[in-house]
Amino acid sequence: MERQQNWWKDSVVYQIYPRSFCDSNGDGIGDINGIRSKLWYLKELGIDVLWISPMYPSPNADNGYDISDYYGVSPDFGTMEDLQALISKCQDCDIRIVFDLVVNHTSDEHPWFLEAKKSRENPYRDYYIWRDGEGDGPPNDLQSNFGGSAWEYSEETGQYYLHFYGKKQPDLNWENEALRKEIYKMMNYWIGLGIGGFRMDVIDMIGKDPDRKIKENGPKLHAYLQEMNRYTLRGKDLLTVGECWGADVKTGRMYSDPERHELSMIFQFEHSSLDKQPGGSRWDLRPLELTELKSVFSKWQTGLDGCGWNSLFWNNHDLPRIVSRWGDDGKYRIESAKMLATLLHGMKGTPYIYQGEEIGMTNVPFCRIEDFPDIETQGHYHALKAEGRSDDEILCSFRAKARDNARTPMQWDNGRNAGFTDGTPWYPVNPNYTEINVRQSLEDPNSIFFYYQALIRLRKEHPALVHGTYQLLYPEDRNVYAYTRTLGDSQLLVVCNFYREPAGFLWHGKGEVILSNYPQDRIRDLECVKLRPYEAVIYRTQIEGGNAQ
Ligand code: TEU
Ligand code: CA
Repeated sequence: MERQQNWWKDSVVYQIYPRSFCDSNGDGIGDINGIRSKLWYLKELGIDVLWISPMYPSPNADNGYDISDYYGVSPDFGTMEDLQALISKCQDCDIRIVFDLVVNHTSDEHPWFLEAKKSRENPYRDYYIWRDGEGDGPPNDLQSNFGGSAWEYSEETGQYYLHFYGKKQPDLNWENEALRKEIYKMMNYWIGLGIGGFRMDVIDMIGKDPDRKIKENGPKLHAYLQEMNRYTLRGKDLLTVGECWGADVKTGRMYSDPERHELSMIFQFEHSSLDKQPGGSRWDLRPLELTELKSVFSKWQTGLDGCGWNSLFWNNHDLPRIVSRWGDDGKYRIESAKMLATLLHGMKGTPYIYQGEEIGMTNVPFCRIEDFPDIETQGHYHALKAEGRSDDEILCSFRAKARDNARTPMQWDNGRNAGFTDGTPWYPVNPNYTEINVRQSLEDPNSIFFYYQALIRLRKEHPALVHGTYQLLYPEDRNVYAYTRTLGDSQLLVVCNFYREPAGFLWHGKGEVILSNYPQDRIRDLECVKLRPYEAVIYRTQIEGGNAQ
């Protein structure tokens, strides 16, 4: 079927972390055939696009974000034939597949690196970043995002190589033109196989300048993206989303302004750092202030309006579960999960749902440091210990924020291993699967699942949700997040009580309830609305007030 231009603007994306989604062959690891067996479920939810985290061959130092062959499929996940079968089945049911593109670094077991480390003269040497040490130590004090020095000494040639992630993830040298051309060739290979776009891992780091200690937003970053676009994406209308931890609104516009031919949109993380202590790391916890969340979201909503495009997300495989983080994963789990979904999906941009979010999956109740095996969590554990923190304090932060929380297996039913595998799962299932699972959600018409389904459907039915202008109401209100979306004479009003305490809201005129997480009268007078715990409502309103019909 021919899709309209910029199809990704009215699409909803679902992210799959393949290792934890569905295991088809009992080895305890989710796989491609497992994904294929669940397409009916994703279709039922109504999503248009799948972003699948890396499935390439990998030694798995960082669960596939350390790639040793850009052209293959990891045997953990299946074969190239399995992948082609998935792509073609997705095409049949009108779902696009977005691949993870990890080109800031490779695995140290990638043939390029195996060559590069052999000698200073090796033709692949310059694909990576090598420097002499300073005295007895590394070239400078650049730190890895996983803790410790970003430089690793390599015996063979007596130089250090740069790795902004694990030492098994050497950084690629984008200054090298041959390397860039290799990357573009590889992208075209996957585009040729029929994928619908790329999610670009830490793409804001490819312009790095380690001698000047520049990690993100390096001087040549946007030139590289424009070059990439010319060689690969131009004229193809694919979905491209760059992961950009270092983006502000100005650079957000540069990436996503269609005139500049870079990307469709980016993931920016400004909202995601609002619950840490100023100046501290994400492990220094602090409660979220709703007014700050409003101001960050609103800045991006208005900042990109008409000249760029936002992505909208609460969760991914690196972030704790949103219902545990900013909702209530106890008594009001269902209400708060629906409220958070309403707040996000009502805004302008392309929404992303992370697997399990649509059934309200929660953080894991781990109680020992060893229960958090992720490379980043373990790296930071050592760094935090070195700062003198206690295990108790560290555990408290990990339970709140560690990315391990997002990686437990998908909870399909209340049977053994939550229906994820017949074997032993690679990673433990959250014990709450007996209550929180897909089967239960599909049997309950009031489930979080059906609420997400309704939100996705609304986006198709109301162009104002996709294209309407966003306007924040009551920026100072500390409890209620409310905004309008307006397109021509059609207007939607989104009202969310962000907390468990009841709250109030005022509006002139009446509203017709389009969706809510509580039972409502269809038409409501909005002069003085009382909101129940975590209550969320989307109304259709009339711009001049008066009766909505
Ligand atoms: O993450 C980027 C990144 O910077 C992470 O270190 C992030 O700050 C952290 O995980 C938040 O908890 C991307 C991938 O999404 C992540 O899974 C990879 O480990 C990383 O790049 C390296 O490829
Ligand atoms: Ca498997």
